[in-house]
Amino acid sequence: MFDKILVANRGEIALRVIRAAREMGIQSVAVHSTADADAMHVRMADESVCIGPPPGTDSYLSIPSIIAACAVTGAQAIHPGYGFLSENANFVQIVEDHDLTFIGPRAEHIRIMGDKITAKDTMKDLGVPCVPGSEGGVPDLAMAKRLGEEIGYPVIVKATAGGGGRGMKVAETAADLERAFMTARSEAKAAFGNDEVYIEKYLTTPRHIEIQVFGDGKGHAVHLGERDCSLQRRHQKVFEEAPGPSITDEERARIGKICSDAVAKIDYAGAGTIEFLYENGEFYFIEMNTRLQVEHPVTEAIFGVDLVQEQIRVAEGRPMSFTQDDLIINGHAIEVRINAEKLPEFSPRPGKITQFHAPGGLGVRMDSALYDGYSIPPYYDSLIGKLIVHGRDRHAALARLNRALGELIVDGVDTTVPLFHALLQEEDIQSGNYNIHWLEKWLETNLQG
Ligand code: MV4
Repeated sequence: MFDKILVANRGEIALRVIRAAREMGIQSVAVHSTADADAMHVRMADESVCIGPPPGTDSYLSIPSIIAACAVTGAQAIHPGYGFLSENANFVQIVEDHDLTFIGPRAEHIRIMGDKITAKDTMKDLGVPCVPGSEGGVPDLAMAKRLGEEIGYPVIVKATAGGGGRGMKVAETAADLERAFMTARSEAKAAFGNDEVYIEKYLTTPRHIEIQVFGDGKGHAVHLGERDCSLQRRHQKVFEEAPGPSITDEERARIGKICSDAVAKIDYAGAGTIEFLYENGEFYFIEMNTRLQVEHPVTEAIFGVDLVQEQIRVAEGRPMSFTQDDLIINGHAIEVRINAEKLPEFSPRPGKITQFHAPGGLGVRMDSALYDGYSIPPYYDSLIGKLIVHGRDRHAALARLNRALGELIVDGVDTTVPLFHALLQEEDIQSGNYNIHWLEKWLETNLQG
């Protein structure tokens, strides 16, 4: 078992990991850039090490500095949080070469899922339903055209090195395909140094449903149901809920078992998320994320588990603390992401927090590294807090969200809080009637013009 772990991250997720470790009797080491010397994660950890100047590339992404911080403090394992080094297979290899433990999946699994063609191939072989499309890469326009006829338009051209919405182009018709194919390829080359692309049927009005899986690395795995994360703006999630308002118990059991069987078969270790598009009652795999996700607390709320403690347990080589039969859904949870951004443009607004008050009470969780007088630095992403509410059903969770948002005070910078007050007034949000395009359309008519 670990005595001390290093948290290679900042902000609310660093606090999340420190809290999990402390409850397990494990000491924590924070790392920080010079811009984060006064950050909450530094205060909350048992020890801290400055690892470089403000830009992420020189600090939170600096592998030698993080390895050195382990050597200096005697930390035995590294939790990467999300973002930064969390899905960097080379980092995992280096961590292991230094006789340290990476709290997360094996390098091999991160590498497979990082290449979207290999990920899809692997999942298809494991029996996971995928979007109809090319088998592997599409090397030239002639092949793209043949596939377009075969699959039927619209189709989408995606970069294998992409993901999360980067490097995708839709072709509505055959006449449109040359442009989509050529732009996707050249943008992929410029952005990732890899111009390999693949083609899929373009689903026009799906929901984004993701399945939480968890493996012990020794052939056992479970699923923890789904999250509906369809409410996104420019591929940034803003509102997430579990269970999905459109998913039945039968559908959950079926797709969940497919997912847990798939990751069990590859001896997957730790937390993973299998992303699907969901349309007309069918699930279509698109990508797998090999990290703990920002929105994991909605799953924790409805299942009553601590996913970070579970990650640490499995990294220690211990078995998971629950079986599939132990995992029973209780109620409904919603998370909203509070960003330091000015509406309607969502432009980043770093600055000094003059007053911060977190909401509380039954069924309310606020994960945030803010405090009165804290200055949000301009170097990192604009997420400053996550408000997670849990109620006996969806209606109760929405009422609780409305109540908690009313208690929240974040003064000094603009935030996305007004967006959530407005969304809660919408009939489609109240009824759960939305897909991946709903929010962008709503923003066009309600915030822009
Ligand atoms: C798609 C799609 C429709 N059809 N693939 C965007 C992010 C990346 N994870 C995959 N994405 C999409 N892939 C097919 N075959 C539509 C999207 C998409 C989307 C997906 C999830 C959430 C929001 C989205 C917004 C626009 C497009």
